[in-house]
Amino acid sequence: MHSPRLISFILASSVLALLPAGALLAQEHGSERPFPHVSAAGEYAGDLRYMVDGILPDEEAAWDCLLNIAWEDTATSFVVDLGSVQRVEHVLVCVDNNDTYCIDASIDGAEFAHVLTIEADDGEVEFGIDCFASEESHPEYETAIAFAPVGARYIRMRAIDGDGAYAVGELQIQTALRQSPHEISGP
Ligand SMILES: [Ca+2]
Ligand SMILES: [Ca+2]
Repeated sequence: MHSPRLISFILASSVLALLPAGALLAQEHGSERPFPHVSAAGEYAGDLRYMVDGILPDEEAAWDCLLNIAWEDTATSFVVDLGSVQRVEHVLVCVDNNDTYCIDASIDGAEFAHVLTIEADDGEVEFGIDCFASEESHPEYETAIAFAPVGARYIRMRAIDGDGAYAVGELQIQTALRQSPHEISGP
């Protein structure tokens, strides 16, 4: 069953032309690496910029649809680098509905602390992509992922359990003005 994925990769490259200009800065300026910058450990399919391009996949979209990053191994993880330590107040994340995903935060990129877990039972979607927001006023608000603000530069996300078909289409991180770590406290 290689053909569908091959077609996905071909189409994915053409979709880049549809992305906002800002989403292509990483490609155009290379080493400047605009923030947020996404990196990955392990195998995956898709373009990492899809995670922070501001484009949400439709809910119930297939896990391996064009605007997602898809992977099959819980050893794979993704890290969003905010560029500096900031007060992370909320997240908006779109993932495949029937898996468990974990989001952790770090100041130094080495030591991560757990922030939230999205369980397979969370949300209202029964097939494909489900979006979750921690902010109460957001239409996709999900009580289960609410968390106290944390100081972090790096946000890591990974699947920790599920059916071996994992996906993320967006991981937006809402921050307050940057602060030094000692200034950051709880809610
Ligand atoms: Ca996206
Ligand atoms: Ca899945």
